[in-house]
Order: sequence, then C-alpha cells, then structure tokens
Amino acid sequence: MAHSTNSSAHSRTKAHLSFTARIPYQNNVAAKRLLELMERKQSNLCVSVDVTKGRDMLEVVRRVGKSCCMIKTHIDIIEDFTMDLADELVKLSKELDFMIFEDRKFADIGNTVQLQYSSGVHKIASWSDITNAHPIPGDGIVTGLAAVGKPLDRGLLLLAEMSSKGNLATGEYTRTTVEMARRHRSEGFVFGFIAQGRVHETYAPSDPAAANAEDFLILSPGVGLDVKGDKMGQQYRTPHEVVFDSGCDVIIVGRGIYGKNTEQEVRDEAERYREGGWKAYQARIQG
Ligand code: S5P
Repeated sequence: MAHSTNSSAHSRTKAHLSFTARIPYQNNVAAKRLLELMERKQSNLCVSVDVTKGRDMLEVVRRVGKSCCMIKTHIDIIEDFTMDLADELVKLSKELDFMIFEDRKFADIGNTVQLQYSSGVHKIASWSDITNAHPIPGDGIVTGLAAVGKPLDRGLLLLAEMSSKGNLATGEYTRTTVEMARRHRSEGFVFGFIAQGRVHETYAPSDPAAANAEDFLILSPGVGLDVKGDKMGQQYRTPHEVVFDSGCDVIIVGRGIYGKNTEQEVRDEAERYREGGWKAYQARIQG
C-alpha cells in the first residue's frame, strides 16, 4: 500500500481541517450531514452490525447508537427481514442520531444496480443514507445508482481499496477508481471512498488548484484494538493507525464491538473505539 504512515505527509491537505471546516467542500447532502453529525457527537465511529436476526441487530443498535455516527448493515444476511425492520432502524437513527450505511457493494451494470438499489425485498434506497459500489463495471454503475439515490439525497462511496489479504484493489485499480469518483464529484452523489488511506491524495490531480478545491471522505474498515486479523484474511489496524497515521476519517468496527458477550461490554467497547477514533482525529487536526 502506497500510503504514508506519517501524518506530516498530509500537511496542507484537508486531513488537517476539522470536519466542520470541510463541509463547504462537499457537493453531497449526506456527506455534509455526516460531517456535522460527527462534530456534534464527537464520534467518527461507524459500527458494522453483521448479525443475522432482526431483533439482534436492533439490540446492538440500541446499545451502540449513542456512541457512533453511523450504523453499517449487510441487510441481505438478515434471515427475518421485513420493511418493519428498516422502519425501526430509521426510527432509531433519528432518536439516537446516527446515519445508516448499507454496505451493499454493488458491482453490476447501471440498469441492474438501479433495480437492486430501488426495488426487490430490501428497497435499500428508501432507508439507507449511504451505500457503496465496486468501480469494476465502469461509470455506468455510478450513473445507475445516482438516478435512484440522488433525488433522495443519498450518498455513494466507491471501494478504492480493501482491508483483506491478497485483494486486487491496489495500484492502477485504485488510481482509476479515484479518477472515476473525480469525474462524478460535481454531480453531488459520490462523496468518498472505502479505503485504507487518503487515496485521492496518493493519486492527486496534477493541477494544484483542482486538488485544493476537492475533498473526499475516507471510511476505513479493518479496525481492531485487540487482534490483528481473522482466519479468513481480514487485517486490522488500530484507530490511531487508521485515522492519525493514514488520514482516514471514519473507522468501521464490527466484531470488535458487536462480538462482545454482555450488554455492558458492547456499550463499553463502542465507547472505547469512539474515544480512540476521536482522539486520533483531534491529534491529526492539531498536528
Ligand atoms: O475492505 C473492506 C471493505 C468493507 S466494507 N473490508 C471490510 O471488512 N469491509 C466490511 O467491514 C466487512 O464486510 C464487514 O462488514 C466490516 C468489517 O467487520 P469486522 O468484524 O472485521 O470489523
């Protein structure tokens, strides 16, 4: 990975601005809401709730909702999904003040993703503030998703890098992903990346004025405080490594939080990660 492990490399970039100061650079409504929300709640923690029963999902959300800025779902792993679950999640998102990110990883032609996003059992666009897509099909995937999501003020992230061992999203692939996002930024739908570092700075525009005018948010999975990985190739870094060293904005944590046994442990872990992510962000903007 080509990312710097030294935050000084981010000097004079938006990595040193507060979340609030970055709001004017956003073209996407969901991105502006997220930046405001993070500052208000002092949280750049996204909790990934990868459980298979609706009631378990809601239970985790009730426990961690106050500590996070975002809940990430994989709605297709829920065995007993009905739209009532989505309604309840939206209700909790208002009560506990977080955004909803359905980690759908769309990866088909525009016409197909448009249907997958709007229709079917899950009707993702009707309840999820943010979703994501692999760039592999080309620009049509953004066009198709934007046709559904943009009128609803939703936002899209492109997967520019992955956290798992041996993944193919590196080098040239990452660079062309960044260029794809840049081509669509002004349309107000794509606002950032799933990545391990500030990919849009690694692959910066040649014109410094263009670099100065743009901003993307980086949401980063593969975050753990106690273990370095799992048996299936997942790789973890600490919140400090992710936010301070690599300049990512939001930490995405799954098993490290919802995988704890008791209600209190889940609450405590969410606070522990919130604090780790927020301290690293504060150190970064002060540095
Ligand atoms: O590169 C990636 C991209 C994503 S969105 N690596 C990931 O692990 N994810 C997702 O983040 C993954 O699908 C899972 O929902 C979460 C990480 O979960 P954890 O339990 O390993 O923290």
